[in-house]
Amino acid sequence: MGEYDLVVRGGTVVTGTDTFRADVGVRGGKIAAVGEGLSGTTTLDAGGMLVLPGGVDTHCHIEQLQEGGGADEESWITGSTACLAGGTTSVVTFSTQFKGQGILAPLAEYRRRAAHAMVDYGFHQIITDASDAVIFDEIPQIVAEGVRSLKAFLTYDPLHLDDRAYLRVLAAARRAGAMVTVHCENYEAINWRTEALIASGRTAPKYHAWSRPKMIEREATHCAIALAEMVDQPIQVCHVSCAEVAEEIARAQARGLKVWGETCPQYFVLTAADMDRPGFEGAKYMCSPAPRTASDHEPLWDMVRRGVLDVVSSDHSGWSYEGPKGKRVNGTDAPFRDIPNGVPGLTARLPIIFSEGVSRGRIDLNTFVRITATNPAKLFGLYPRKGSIAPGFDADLAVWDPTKRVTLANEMMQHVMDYTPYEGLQVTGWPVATIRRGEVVMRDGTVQAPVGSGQYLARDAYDMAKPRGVLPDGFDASAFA
Ligand code: DUC
Ligand code: ZN
Ligand code: ZN
Repeated sequence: MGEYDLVVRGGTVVTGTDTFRADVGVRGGKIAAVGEGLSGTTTLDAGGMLVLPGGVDTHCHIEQLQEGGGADEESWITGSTACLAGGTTSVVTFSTQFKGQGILAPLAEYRRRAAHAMVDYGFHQIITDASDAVIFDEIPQIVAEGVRSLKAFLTYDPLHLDDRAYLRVLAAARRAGAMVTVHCENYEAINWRTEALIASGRTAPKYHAWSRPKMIEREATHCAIALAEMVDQPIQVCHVSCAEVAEEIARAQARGLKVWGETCPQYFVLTAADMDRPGFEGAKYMCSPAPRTASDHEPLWDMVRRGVLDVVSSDHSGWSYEGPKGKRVNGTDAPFRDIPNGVPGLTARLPIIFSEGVSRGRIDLNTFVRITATNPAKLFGLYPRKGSIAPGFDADLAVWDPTKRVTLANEMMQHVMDYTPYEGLQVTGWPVATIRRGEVVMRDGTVQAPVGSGQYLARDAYDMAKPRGVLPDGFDASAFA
């Protein structure tokens, strides 16, 4: 018998700030020691490997309910498998409200479904209908249940909120002590341009990008920030596609506002030209905001290096190419506006960001850990349980081979989808083992975790979600409306 249940031996431990040789000792699912010469009942040899905190993906859509009934294709079982295959051990996914309905019943249904999870999980609550009942009665209840973040969509039917409804969500979050994450694209501008594109016969997948150019994302980001400043509510701008949008966030940060920015792997490796592939193939690359051009990739990395964008999530979204829930559901001549949006990325997130970021010398190891684990855990109230390697943290680890070269293929993704937009992409750096709360749940691509072994992550009040206490004219309208 060793002193610890498990010792991960001889690796290079990487946190958001430090890189050093050490063993990691695990007891009772927690990290109990980080040091030299630890002895365990079991040992995992990490010689030559990096030992990273398990990935924390705070933007992914798993088993999301669909309005007509049923759910997205990606179940908790397949979604968890994909996460663990890629070194991710915690997610914050979404509970959706449908217009005219409340949020308590859907959240209960999401929690029932998530009982199958093998990763640890929490929820952001999407608010699509800012009724009095939801704003004043139900949001405080779900926050008490540990759902400490709300999601607002400034575009997308039927999720879209107008400015008044968005303000009500911000105010409700402020009262309840919750973070707000916002999808920023201008609704009216997209609809106007979409109608014109379709009227002119421009219906193919590539026109998805034409329907939502950069400035409509930038405009909505500016608007989202200005209204959040007025309410004095911290927000995250999610899935920022390009530096011009990040500039809006940088300006807000420079003024001391509590505004953070997220981006996703697709904005570093896909381009709008991918949506112009032959036939209907372009639909595989369609997500919102749209991927931009190759010349947008380096400026986006700059924004990561500057810390303006401090979280990289997958925005994994569960649509296959074929099948009744796939991209082709409305036919291969469907106009772009009728093609489901989103790309899968639960497994590919860490390898792509490691490879494009660390292996290509754009960011250092510690920045990689910060943007994929530490910062998302902090921003959404999971820290100091998740997101780092130190005594007291959950023993969530990704043992990482920094030199392994892999050509991405859909079978490796282990998600339910029949494709990956990253097919054929070469990466350097790959997870060889994943440990979740001290259990080795993935080894050399084989995921073994009991169904239902994931834990719900109730999130308590935390500082990043607190307002600054700076209000125009000193008047707190959120106390009254
Ligand atoms: N964009 C989102 O905001 N969510 C899911 C899919 C997508 O493309
Ligand atoms: Zn979004
Ligand atoms: Zn999303």
